[in-house]
Amino acid sequence: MTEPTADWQASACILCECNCGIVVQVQDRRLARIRGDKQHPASRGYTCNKALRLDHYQNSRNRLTSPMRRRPDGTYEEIDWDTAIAEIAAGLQAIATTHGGDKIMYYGGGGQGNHLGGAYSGAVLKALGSHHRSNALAQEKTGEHWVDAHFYGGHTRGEFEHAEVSVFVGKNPWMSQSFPRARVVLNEISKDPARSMVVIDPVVTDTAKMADFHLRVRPGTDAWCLAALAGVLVQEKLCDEDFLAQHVNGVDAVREVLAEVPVGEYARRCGVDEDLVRAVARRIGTAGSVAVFEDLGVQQSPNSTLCSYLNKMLWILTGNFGKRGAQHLHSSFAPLFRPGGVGRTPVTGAPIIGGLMPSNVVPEEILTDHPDRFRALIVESSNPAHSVADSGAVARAFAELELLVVIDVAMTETARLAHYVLPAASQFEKVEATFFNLEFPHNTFHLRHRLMEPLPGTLPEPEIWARLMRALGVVDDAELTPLRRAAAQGLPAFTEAFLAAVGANPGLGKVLPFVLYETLGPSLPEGLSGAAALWGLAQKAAMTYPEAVRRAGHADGNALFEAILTERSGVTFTVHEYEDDFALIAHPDRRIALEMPEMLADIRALVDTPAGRTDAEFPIVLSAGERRAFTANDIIRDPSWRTRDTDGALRVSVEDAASLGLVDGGRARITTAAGSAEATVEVTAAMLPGHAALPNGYGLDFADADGGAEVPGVAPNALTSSTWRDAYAGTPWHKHVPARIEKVVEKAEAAGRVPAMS
Ligand SMILES: Nc1nc2c(c(=O)[nH]1)N[C@H]1C(S)=C(S)[C@@H](COP(=O)(O)OP(=O)(O)OC[C@H]3O[C@@H](n4cnc5c(=O)[nH]c(N)nc54)[C@H](O)[C@@H]3O)O[C@H]1N2
Ligand SMILES: Nc1nc2c(c(=O)[nH]1)N[C@H]1C(S)=C(S)[C@@H](COP(=O)(O)OP(=O)(O)OC[C@H]3O[C@@H](n4cnc5c(=O)[nH]c(N)nc54)[C@H](O)[C@@H]3O)O[C@H]1N2
Ligand code: SF4
Ligand SMILES: [Mo]
Repeated sequence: MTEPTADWQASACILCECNCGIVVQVQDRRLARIRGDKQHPASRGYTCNKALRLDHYQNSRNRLTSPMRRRPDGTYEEIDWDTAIAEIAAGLQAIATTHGGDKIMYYGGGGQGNHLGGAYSGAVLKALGSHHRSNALAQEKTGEHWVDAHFYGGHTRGEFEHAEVSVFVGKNPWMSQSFPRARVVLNEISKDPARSMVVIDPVVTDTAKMADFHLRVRPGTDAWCLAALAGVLVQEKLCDEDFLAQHVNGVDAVREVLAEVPVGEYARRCGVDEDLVRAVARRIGTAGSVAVFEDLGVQQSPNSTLCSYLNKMLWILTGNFGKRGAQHLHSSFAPLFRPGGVGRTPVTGAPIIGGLMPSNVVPEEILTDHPDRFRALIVESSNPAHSVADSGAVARAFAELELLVVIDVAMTETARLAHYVLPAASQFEKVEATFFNLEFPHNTFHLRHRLMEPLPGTLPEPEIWARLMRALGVVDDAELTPLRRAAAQGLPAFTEAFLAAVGANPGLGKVLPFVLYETLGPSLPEGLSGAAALWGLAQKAAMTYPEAVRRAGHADGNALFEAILTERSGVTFTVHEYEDDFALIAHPDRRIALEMPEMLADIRALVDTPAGRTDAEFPIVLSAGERRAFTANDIIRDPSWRTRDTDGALRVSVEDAASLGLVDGGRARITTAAGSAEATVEVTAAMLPGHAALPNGYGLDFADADGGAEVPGVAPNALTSSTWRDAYAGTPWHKHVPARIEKVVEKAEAAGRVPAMS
């Protein structure tokens, strides 16, 4: 092997929402060497173990290199781009004309590293009259978003770097990261005697091991634990009364309900010592600053929306907002949710929150003879046939679609159900970015330049969407000519021409990303045309947060856009002051609105709500989809990226292993109401009796040239059910699937022979 000679080029890791900055040496299209990028304003050189394995994504043998069309016998043939675009545009148009554009649904729009494609999809969907969509956020964050929308109309993040007390609820940041430099920050907290870490998790996770307080709740009982904690805050007078009087509405109604919480009884119901619950509440109630992170352990478990509501009491009642080390609203470069109230899906009437229908109802919205069922689906950068509950139901529903189009880099489980598959350039072969810009007081945005040309046969998504748009023929190209000319003269001229053009024809504003791609795109430096849509977002950021954008060193929207194009390691786009938190509250009175009658009724009802959901047939709670050292959703298909846990072990407690006759490294069959699978067993004291866990991201098939495929581990959604979901948000209970586990008797043992010991 020759030594890489290329320069270090800046990019980012695409395996989780942190998108840590990396620098890469490329050799023969390989990501030959990867390091953390010290220049990146958020990650500052940090990466976890996974970033070094990114070449397994870039150079997977399952990469697509040509548009594909399904033949009647289910096999695929390669077709050229012009044919694919023309046929897909005609197919979508036909469905829009016959049944209405709202029968076309869109799923996905970006994974952990790529949101530019999704930004361009909007123009095509609007042109077709399609507005229904869903994505993975509707499998986790919509319940929390509903509560957030009511409280303050925004999204909050904790400032763990400076928090005196950090609370992780159903969140294992040592493994799953999710905030900048997670392991560095966790180490700092655990070493500092003046700071505390609270972890609420049934499992002794790597994070729980570092915690000062581990509330080891029984799975699915967080609502009682959180109600008890909030109850203590009220009953022991640990609330920040000045803060509540000045900044919060609806406190009395909440206080009344929490005053009645039977703390001792709820502590028993969640399996945590009452003294420990009280000690944690006192630590939180007397701290100088508290930051909180709730994640899938509660968001994908029973009572998930109620847990989001209760969890936020911990920092709101104690006034941990608008100060260093506390919880913050933050600026956003492009919001992940749409504004507006809760809508309803056309077939099942499920809640549409933040513009997203629950992933779980997607099959039911297709597989029916209801006249308003979806007839076409476009999937971009997502693998719902593997990542959405009940993979069997998803596959049956997708088979009924008149048109399924998948845009992906690889031949996925979902692509194999599609009528057309469009091959995207990888995230290292095009300009890319994410809208996971969630920090305060310094918020960052990183435009990644491509490291190499697109793999022959592939196209970046902005170009795919532009071609579909041109084929639909909605925009008269003559209208774009003046804008193109102005763009060639520079951003000030373009800004002026743009305002004039949209003033004259507001219709152009509706298909804005396309207009920008077609007009500003060609004038941008080589390889950056896909960044054109960011011009509009930069203008919006500068208008929404004028002071904070100026403090970050950008005079106006054009200056911010120029900085985004130039800075290879990312830019800080807003710098806030702590008081700004209050201005970021969306309500006109800039106060937090704490009272939600449904949630208060649910807290009252906890007294009579059963906590257990297992039964004699399915006595064990399975957490289907735990984050581990070598999981990264469905992003890397090549199993050789993993250096350990290659089978994705089923983790079981010592007690369950003993009673079920399971041994470490042995095999077990796991059965749920939805399906059954076989896994390798890991016996561990980290699990509570009656609780087992399988990792996410396993059970992906990795095809070889002979048509065979390796499928390591268990696909978690072979075991989950569509109907197993939250009443308010429809989010799945992936972490709480009633299951039965049985020992798989090896052939040798069954035949009465004792396996040789080695
Ligand atoms: N390594 C790795 N990191 C990732 C990802 C990945 O695939 N791999 N994916 C990214 C994505 S998309 C996301 S959304 C995040 C998710 O990040 P996390 O939410 O941290 O990930 P999980 O491991 O799924 O679940 C968190 C914890 O919930 C606990 N849990 C299970 N049941 C319960 C319960 O009833 N109550 C409580 N309190 N806890 C419970 C589990 O023991 C686990 O420790 O991770 C991101 N980071
Ligand atoms: N049982 C269970 N199910 C779960 C979870 C769980 O914990 N348990 N977690 C849920 C959560 S939190 C999440 S976030 C979802 C994630 O599930 P998905 O929404 O399916 O997202 P990813 O796994 O990130 O899938 C990314 C897809 O994008 C493709 N891709 C990568 N780069 C590009 C690109 O540049 N362009 C295009 N067009 N495609 C690209 C990859 O090949 C892959 O097919 O899974 C959910 N499903
Ligand atoms: S997986 Fe997440 S935390 Fe790890 S390097 Fe990648 S972006 Fe950073
Ligand atoms: Mo996620």
